[in-house]
Amino acid sequence: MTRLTRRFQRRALIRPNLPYYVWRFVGNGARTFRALTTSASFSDTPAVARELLDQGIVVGPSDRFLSDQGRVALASSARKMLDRSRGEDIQAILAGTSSPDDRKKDFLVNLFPSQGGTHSSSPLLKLALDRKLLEIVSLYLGVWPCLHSIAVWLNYATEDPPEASQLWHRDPEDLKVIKVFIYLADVDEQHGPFTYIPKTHPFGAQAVRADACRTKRVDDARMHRFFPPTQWRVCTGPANTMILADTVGFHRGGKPTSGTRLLITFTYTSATPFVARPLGVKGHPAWLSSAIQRYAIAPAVRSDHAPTHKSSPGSP
Ligand SMILES: O=C(O)CCC(=O)C(=O)O
Repeated sequence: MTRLTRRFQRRALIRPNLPYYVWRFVGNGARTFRALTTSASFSDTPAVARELLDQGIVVGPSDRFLSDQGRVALASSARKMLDRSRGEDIQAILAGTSSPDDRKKDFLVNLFPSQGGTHSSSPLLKLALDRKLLEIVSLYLGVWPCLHSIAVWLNYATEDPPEASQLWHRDPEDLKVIKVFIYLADVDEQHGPFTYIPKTHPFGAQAVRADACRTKRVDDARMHRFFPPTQWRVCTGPANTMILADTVGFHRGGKPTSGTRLLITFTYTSATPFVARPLGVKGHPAWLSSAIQRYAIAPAVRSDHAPTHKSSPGSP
């Protein structure tokens, strides 16, 4: 299965083809069946999913995408992460007097590293498994999703030229991927907003044009030749702005020129991703109330608490 579909890694499918049908109906048959046979529980999720299918991205206040329980989990997660970002150890990293042990990128600190697993009572896990959010992701992917990773990034300004995810790229995790970003503080141009080229996602109206831009990482000068800046969606916004995007579409971000950017990010894939899933959950989340949540977490709940994979949500 993976051999058949892997050649489409970091490429947006232009139309449904054999590997797509194998991915959806063979590799993810039960999840596809569930998605096709379950009706939406929230009246506004189909409209959000339609926008996502058309544009590859939706942006708005977090209330639009979360249930009441999700909003509570976001408030609690935001409080914890804002406190964490003010801790002495983090401030020392920002001041350049210390560096984190697990740093994968020189322009951010992950305040929620995956090593050791995520505790089942974490409000971030509750937020990531919010039923309304999962419903939107499912309506977009066409399969009941797997939660692939959770991270919290504090991006800061550096003197270096754009590197890694600060350059235009497509994500490699799966044939279709949804990444969610929730800003925990206001993000203006100088804070390195997430930036996306609408319709370059799988089956998007610009997927053919975007396919010509084959390089893995693309700088702004080269991207101008394919898509001028008037077509870039620059996602500035106040705290609690939430972005859902298929990051197989072209995107970049996270390069503040001053100040910092603090956000929560989740990745959702099918159950047959190309990139091993970093998520592990310690203990059993007894609060799960629906089948879509159980599917999203299976089989990440582990009794030994040991992470089994080496990949990192901090390294798109
Ligand atoms: O930091 C950002 O705004 C972009 C992150 C990114 O490119 C990714 O998660 O793939």
